[in-house]
Amino acid sequence: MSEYVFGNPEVVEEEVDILIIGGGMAACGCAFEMMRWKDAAAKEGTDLKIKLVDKAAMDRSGAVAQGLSAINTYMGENDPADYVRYVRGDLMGLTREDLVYDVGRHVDDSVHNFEKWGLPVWKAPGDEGKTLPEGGKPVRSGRWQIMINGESYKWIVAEAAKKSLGTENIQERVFIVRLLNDKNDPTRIAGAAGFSVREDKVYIYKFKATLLVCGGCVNIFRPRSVGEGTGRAWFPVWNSGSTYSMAAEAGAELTLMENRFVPARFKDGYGPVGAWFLLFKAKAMNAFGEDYQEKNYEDLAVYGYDKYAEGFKMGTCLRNHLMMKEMREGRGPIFMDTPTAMANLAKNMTPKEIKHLEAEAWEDFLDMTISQCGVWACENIEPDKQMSELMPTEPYLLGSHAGCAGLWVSGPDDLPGMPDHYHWGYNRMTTVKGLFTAGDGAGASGHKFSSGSHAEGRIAAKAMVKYVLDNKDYKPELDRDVNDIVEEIYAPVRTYMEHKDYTTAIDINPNYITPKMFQFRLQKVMDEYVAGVSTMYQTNKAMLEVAERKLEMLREDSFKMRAKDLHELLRAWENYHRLIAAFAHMKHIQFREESRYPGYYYRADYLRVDDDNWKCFVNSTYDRHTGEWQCKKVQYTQLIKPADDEPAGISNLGPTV
Ligand code: SFD
Ligand code: AMP
Repeated sequence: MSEYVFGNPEVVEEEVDILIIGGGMAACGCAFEMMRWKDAAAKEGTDLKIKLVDKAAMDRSGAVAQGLSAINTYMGENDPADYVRYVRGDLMGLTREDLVYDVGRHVDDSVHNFEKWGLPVWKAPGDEGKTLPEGGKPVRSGRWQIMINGESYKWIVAEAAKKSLGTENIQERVFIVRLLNDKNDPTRIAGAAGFSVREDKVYIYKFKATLLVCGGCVNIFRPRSVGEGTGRAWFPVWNSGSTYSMAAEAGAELTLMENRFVPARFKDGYGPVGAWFLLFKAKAMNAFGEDYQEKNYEDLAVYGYDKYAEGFKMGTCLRNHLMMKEMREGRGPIFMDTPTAMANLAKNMTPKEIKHLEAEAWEDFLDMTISQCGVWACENIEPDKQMSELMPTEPYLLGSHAGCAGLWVSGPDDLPGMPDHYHWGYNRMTTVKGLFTAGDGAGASGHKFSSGSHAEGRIAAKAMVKYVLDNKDYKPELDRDVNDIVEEIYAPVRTYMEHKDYTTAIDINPNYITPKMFQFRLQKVMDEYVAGVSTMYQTNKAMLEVAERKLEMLREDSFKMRAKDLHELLRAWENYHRLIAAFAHMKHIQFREESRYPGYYYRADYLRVDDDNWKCFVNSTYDRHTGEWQCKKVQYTQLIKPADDEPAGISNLGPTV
């Protein structure tokens, strides 16, 4: 048996035209769509080489790994302009309406494909067996959401992507550590570097364009589940902020990084609430059985939050806000009244239908959050007899669910009224030439969800091919020496090898910090000073100053992380990415002197929603050589008028892809 030697990586260098970084929903959409445009380019005489690289295995990578029980963005009979109004309202009035509209007008085609590839979509009674394009009526849980049997959702979507791209063009289990700028033009991207999480290998890619779609960021805040529950979080623990950090380090502008997502979830198992609220019509209540939404509604006016909650129509953060008020003031726990909801639904049902309803209640969790079934089973909770606790989770950074952190991207070129700062080139390209993003990566445009992220990956695919064809003669040259990059990636290994014999316990050593300890430190700082759960999501100027000092020290120590094996090397770089994403989050919260997203976080020193001064985006750039962040205000432009005074206009534009 040959001895496995770790620490002398083989260096694999490859040049392609387009590199897709990530294998999630947006990446799969891009891979699927790309081949159409690649074929078109081939007919014109250009043979494009395209590659996809994922840190994990595409069949189960990313946020959809466990499956999902709903597709949360499906237009159907709805007008995409109404979808924009919904997203704008949910995200407290601030959204890139061009990007949202663009997703809205294309998303259904992705959903139709999912169904064609084998994803079972629930149909209304009488329409079973009819596909969506054939007029089959989906079971809608809400206006925008449709129910699916989605345990194998990611398998199905990944299979189509793999088939389209060809498995020989897919490299799984390679973690990309950093993007590399062009030697002659620092505002252009030319390559990416990473390492295999299974073999002693470093990969260096050169390309003309890349789609950076590594999802959002989890585990920068101390999670509610610690000790024996460590590792359980709502967001997939393997999405570690790579999109935001790598783009920032390459010079791309970030937007709305102050935004975060705090989902209200079934406690401890993190089970989703959407189906319960929308499909089963369940109500949540405080410990005294009061409907806290109704009870606290008037309170929204105190700091001007009511403007975004007219007629009880309020966004996700405001629903959280009303719940948090109860918890802060000692009227928790919060309960989801599952027994009443099920009894109401069962009123006109046969015993067989009631059994089916019970099965659906369990399947909602089994399809995407199996651990919640674990909680119900372990705690002897029968949902038709006993209520379940709800809890706001620790914060996550993302751009495709009910949040909008991400990169500032150029929008489509065919919408009326677009200001110049919304469109400067290719659709979904960041402020760095050749660097594109989608899904959780594209900021200021939440509520895409799984289907919209897939559609956005497709939109980016088309634009990237155009970019590459327009830059046919460009020859990528890296701004750094390959050996230097390899040494940087393996630095945690070298640190370990150099110092490991200094002490008798490998985890205790003054010369290095383990990735795990590093993560605990990051989480403690973020939790205690940057509006984590321990302060009930509150922070202020002074707390943020302390956070900044501590994060700066942590940045110094990030260069002393150790890796005793490949697994730790992965953990080390994931945590480095987390640190940069966390820094961006903190800096943006520091800059925005208002509480735009109550229920997600509070600036206790500026509790108002201050539309006069802050109805604008906050964008930032990062200088990785100095560690300096620059934040600025960027104008918000309303493209879609409120429903009452909307004439024809933008909503009459049809799909163009
Ligand atoms: O219940 C690297 N989402 C839901 N969407 C729906 O439509 N319906 C639902 O039911 C949904 N619900 C839900 C959802 C998300 C989560 C976490 C849960 C429940 C528990 C949202 C969607 O899942 C989400 O919008 C999309 O998946 C976003 O797509 P994308 O492509 O932006 O991210 P991804 O799918 O997570 O993929 C990320 C990929 O990047 C890889 N990766 N690869 C190389 N190098 C690195 N450094 C990398 N870092 C990461 C990952 O492996 C992955 O392939 S519910 O809440 O409403
Ligand atoms: P969730 O299960 O919380 O991720 O929600 C799934 C979908 O339902 C998302 O589109 C949410 O915005 C939406 N949703 C969840 N709860 C509610 C609610 N109480 N009212 C309106 N929409 C909701």
